[in-house]
Amino acid sequence: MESKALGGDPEVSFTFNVTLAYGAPSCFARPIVLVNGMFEPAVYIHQGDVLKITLVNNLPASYPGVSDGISIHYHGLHMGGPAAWFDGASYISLCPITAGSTYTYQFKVNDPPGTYLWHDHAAGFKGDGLQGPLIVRPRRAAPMPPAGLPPGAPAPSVPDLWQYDDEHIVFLSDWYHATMNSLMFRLNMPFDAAKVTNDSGSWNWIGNPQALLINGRGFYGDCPLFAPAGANPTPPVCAPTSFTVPPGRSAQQPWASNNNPGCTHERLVVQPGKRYRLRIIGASTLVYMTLCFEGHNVTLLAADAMPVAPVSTRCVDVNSGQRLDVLLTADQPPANYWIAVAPQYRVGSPAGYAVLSYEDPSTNATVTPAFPTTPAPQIAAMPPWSQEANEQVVMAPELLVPSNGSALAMYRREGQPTLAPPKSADKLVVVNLTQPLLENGQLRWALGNVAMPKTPPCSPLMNQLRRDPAYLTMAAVPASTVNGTGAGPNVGIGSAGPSRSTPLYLSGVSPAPLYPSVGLNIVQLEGGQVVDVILNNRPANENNGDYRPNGATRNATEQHPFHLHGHRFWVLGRGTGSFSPELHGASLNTANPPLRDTVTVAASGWAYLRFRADNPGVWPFHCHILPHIFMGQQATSRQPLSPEKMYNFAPYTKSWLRAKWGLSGWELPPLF
Ligand SMILES: [Cu+2]
Repeated sequence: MESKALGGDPEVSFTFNVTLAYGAPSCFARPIVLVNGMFEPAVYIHQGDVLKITLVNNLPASYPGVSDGISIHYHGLHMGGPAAWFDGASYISLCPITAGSTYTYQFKVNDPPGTYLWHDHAAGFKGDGLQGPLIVRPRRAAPMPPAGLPPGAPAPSVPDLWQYDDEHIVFLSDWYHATMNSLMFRLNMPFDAAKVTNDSGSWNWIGNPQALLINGRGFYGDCPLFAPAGANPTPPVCAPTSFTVPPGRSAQQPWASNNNPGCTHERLVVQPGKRYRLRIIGASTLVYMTLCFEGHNVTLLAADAMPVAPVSTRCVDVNSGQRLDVLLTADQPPANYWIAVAPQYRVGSPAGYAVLSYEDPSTNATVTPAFPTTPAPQIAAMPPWSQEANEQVVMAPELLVPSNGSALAMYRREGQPTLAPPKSADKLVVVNLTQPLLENGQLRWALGNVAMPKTPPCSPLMNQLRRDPAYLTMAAVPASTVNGTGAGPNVGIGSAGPSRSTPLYLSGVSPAPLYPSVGLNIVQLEGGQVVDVILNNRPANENNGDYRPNGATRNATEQHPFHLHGHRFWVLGRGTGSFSPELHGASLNTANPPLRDTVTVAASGWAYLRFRADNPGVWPFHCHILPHIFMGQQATSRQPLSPEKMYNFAPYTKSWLRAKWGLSGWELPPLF
C-alpha cells in the first residue's frame, strides 16, 4: 500500500480525481471507483498538518447511486471547531458533491498519531472502492518550511510512541460483484409483499459478499477458510462461491487465473528478526471480521488510534470502522505464512487471505503457502433475541482491553489531569435498536423508533442551523400529538414549519413516538456535558415495529458497529441482553475503559458509552454497516456551545480564523 500512497512527504494538499473504471480486485471484473487511477489509496499526513483535499467528482452523471453524489469523511478525526464543516457527512454538514462538481476540504489535523481511514459518506461508493487508509504520523519535529521540503527528503517527526522497524497496512474490506449502489437500491423497495407494485419491485437484501479483500486484493474463489468449530475441522473444498452475476457478464471470467499478474493475494514482506507495526483497518460495508496470523502472535498496541494495555494474541476482531495497531515480530523460521480474515455472523461468506512472506534466500516468494492449519473460531449465526436465552447468546469476542493510561497521558491536554472518564454523567440517552416495518411497506433500522430518511433535495442540518438558530426548537412536539393510535410513518415527528422538508425528532424534548417513524433523530446536548449512551439491541419488531395489526413475529437482531463523529467515547461495558443497572451497573469499568470511536453492539446485546460533549456542531451517530445506515440506522447529536461559535465559521479562511479565534481556534487540542 505504501506504493499507492498519495502523500508521505510534507505535501499535504491533494486532489482526489474520482473516476469509474473496470477492475478486478477479486479477480472478477466489474465497475470500480478509483482515486487518481488508484484503488483505495492511502493518505499519509503528520499531526499538526493542514490537510487540504480537493474532491473532483468525475464519475459519469449516468452512473447510478443511491445518493446524488459523493463526499469524503475522515473517520476518527476530531474535526473540532471550523473543521466541523468538513466532516463530510452528507445531509448533515454538506450536500453530496454531484457528478462534474468539485469541493475542497481544508482543516488542521490535531488528532493523535495513529491509524484512521477516509471514505465516502454519501451513498454506496464506499463499497465500490471510494475509501482508503488515513495515517497520521507523529508531529513534525521542526516546522514545515513555507515552500515544503525538497521532494524525496525525509519528513522529520518526533519519535513515535512505539518502537518498530517498519510498518504495513492491512486494509480489510468485503467485496461484491455487483456495484454497492445497485445492490442498495433494492433496500428501498417494499419489504411487505402486499405493497409491491410493478413499478416498485420488491425489497432484496444485498446478500453475502463474494470476496474479502486485504489491501484491495483477494480471490472470489477462496473457500471459507474456517470450518465450523471442532477439534479437527476439515478444510472445506476451495471452489468459487456463488454470487450474483452482473447483467451481461459471464460467471466464468478470464481474470480468475494466476496467469493474470494483477490477480494475486496481497503479500506482506518482512525481514527475519525485525519488528513490524501492522495498521489493521476494518473497512467492510457489512462483514464483521476476525483476522488471524499463522504461526505468529501479535501484540495489540492501540484500538481506534488510542493506546490499550498490550495483549498478545493470535487473532483480533475488527468491525467496520474500527482500527487496530499491532506489533508483529518476524521471529519464526523464514517461510510463507497465511494471514487469514474470517467472516463472522455471515454464514456462507468467503474468507480472505494474504501472505506474510519472509525475505530470505531460502524463501521462494512465488510459492503460495500450504493451506493453513490453524482454524479460528467462527460464530455461526445471529441468534434470535430472547430474554430467557441471554446467557446462551454468543458475544462478539471483541477485545475490550483497558486503555493504557501511561501511553494515553501523552495525548492529554495541558491542565487536564487524566484521560480517565468522569465518574458520573450529566445526561443519559437510552437508545433501543429495532428494525420496524413501516406503513409504506419499507423495512428500516430505527433508533428509539425513529429511522433516518433520505432527504433529497439536500439542505444540510448545519446550514439550516446557521440560517436559523431556532430551527430545531421549532420542532418540539406537544405530547398530545404522539398519543394517537394511528400507525403512520411520521407519528410523533415535528414536521411543521415552512422551511422544513425533513421531519425532526428531538430526543428528550419530543416524547418518543409510539409507532416507528421516519425523521432526523436529534439529541440536543449542552457544551461540556458528560453524556452516557446505552445502546440496547432489541427484537426487530418491538415498539409496534410492524404497522400491521398482529404482524408477523420478527425477533431477530444483528450486530451493529456504532460510530460517533467528532468524538471519542469510553466503552464502559458491553454485554448480552439489555442493560440493567441492577444486573450490570457494578460491572461497568469507569477506571480505565478503552477510548474508541466505533464500538460493536452485539446481536441481542448492549453497550454502555460515555463521552464529553465538547465539540460544537452536528454529529452523526450511526451504524457503520453501509446498508444499515441506508436503512435509517443513524441519529444525530447537536451541541451548541455558543451561537457565535456555531454559526460564524463561514466564510472559512485561515487568516479569518486566526483573527477570530487566534491559536485557540486553529490549534485545537488533540482530544477533549
Ligand atoms: Cu447496523
